[in-house]
Amino acid sequence: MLLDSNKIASHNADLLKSHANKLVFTASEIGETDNIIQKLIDFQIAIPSWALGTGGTRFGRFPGGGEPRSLEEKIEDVGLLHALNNASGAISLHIPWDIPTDYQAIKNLASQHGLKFDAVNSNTFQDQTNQEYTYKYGSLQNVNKAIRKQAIAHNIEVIQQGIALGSESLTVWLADGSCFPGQLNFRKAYQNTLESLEEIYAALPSNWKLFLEYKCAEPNFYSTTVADWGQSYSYVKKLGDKAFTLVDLGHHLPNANIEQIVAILLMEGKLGGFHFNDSKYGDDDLTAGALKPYQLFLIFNELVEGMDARGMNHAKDLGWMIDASHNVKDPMEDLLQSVEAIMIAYAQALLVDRKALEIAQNENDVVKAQEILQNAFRTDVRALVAEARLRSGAALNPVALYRDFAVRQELIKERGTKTVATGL
Ligand code: RM4
Ligand code: MN
Ligand code: MN
Repeated sequence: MLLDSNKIASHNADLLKSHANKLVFTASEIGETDNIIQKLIDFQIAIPSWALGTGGTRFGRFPGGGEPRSLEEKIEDVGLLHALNNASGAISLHIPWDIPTDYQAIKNLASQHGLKFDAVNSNTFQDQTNQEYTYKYGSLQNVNKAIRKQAIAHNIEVIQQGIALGSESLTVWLADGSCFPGQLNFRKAYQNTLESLEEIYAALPSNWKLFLEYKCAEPNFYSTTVADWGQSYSYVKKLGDKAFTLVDLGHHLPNANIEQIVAILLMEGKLGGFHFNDSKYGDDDLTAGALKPYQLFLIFNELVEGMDARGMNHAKDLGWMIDASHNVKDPMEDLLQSVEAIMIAYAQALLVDRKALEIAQNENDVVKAQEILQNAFRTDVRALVAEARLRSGAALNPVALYRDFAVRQELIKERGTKTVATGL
């Protein structure tokens, strides 16, 4: 489904007066705004192909209808999100869920929607029907060399798929680990994983990056072979300059200080990118910013400070991706909310008075330091984020427009009520 630009224009015309008032007020509070608005226009967050359908839980799945039935329809849905917010200009594919039949046609379709291909994801956490060996006891770590070889070959195939689409990075997330003490020799599992990753790394084109995601638990509940940022760092450091750690916000033990992890990885030049989501208990994959917006802001505060210190381009030098899944919301509305929350956190981080913060830190003025951060966090920047959309031809209020034009109902008419997106 295509969203006609007249619809966006008329939606914006209705909201323009109230938006302009808010923007004037915001500008009066923070002073210079154009620089921030331009950074927001440039900032794009990739949508995961697997989040466009209902995710469900292991207990049930309650699809809402109109879900994309093919890769083409997934791209159309991300195109729709991008038309609404001009901030979702990329899609991250999962192989084998999203293998194209005609690469050129898929590339053309994506570029018609203004979309790029962000990292391609391999999948050795499920067995595929035509696969020779099972990953029940792990993939890259497996004690059986033939199984490791199969998993390596799959990752190399994913790189080839990515090359054909114009992607420039591979994300490896391993479900490998063990469920019971004694099941695994940790050192051998590490060594096998490292050797397997080395083979995959050797197949990367020179302009590519490899992102190694970590996760503290699930589906293995005693040990995970890439369990935390330190373990991921240890692998990517050995692999080489094209290997980086990927931080998925839901993959930490409770109360982990994610902003500190981010700051250190960035300082070491080993932060590759993000999977944004939010959680209360585990890898809940809830809407970014739904539970802990202050944490999201603190992460962006470190990102802006650390990227500026290294002279990095905020929009291009890290991989910005969402990894979410949901049972009760319309997936598209959920993704719009996530992107909005990420933009808000980024805008607030851009507001932090860096010089004043540095002085407060040097003077051990703890109270002042907190005031500076919370002052930025408590500034209502929604008008800036909306203005960035307005200037780039997107909607002032994407969720409202999505509802006003009954997008989901249209998709149900087009695709039916009982559609299932490939994925989890
Ligand atoms: C994992 C991890 C990966 C994602 C899969 C579907 O928990 O977050 O990034 O690809 O889920
Ligand atoms: Mn993830
Ligand atoms: Mn996850």
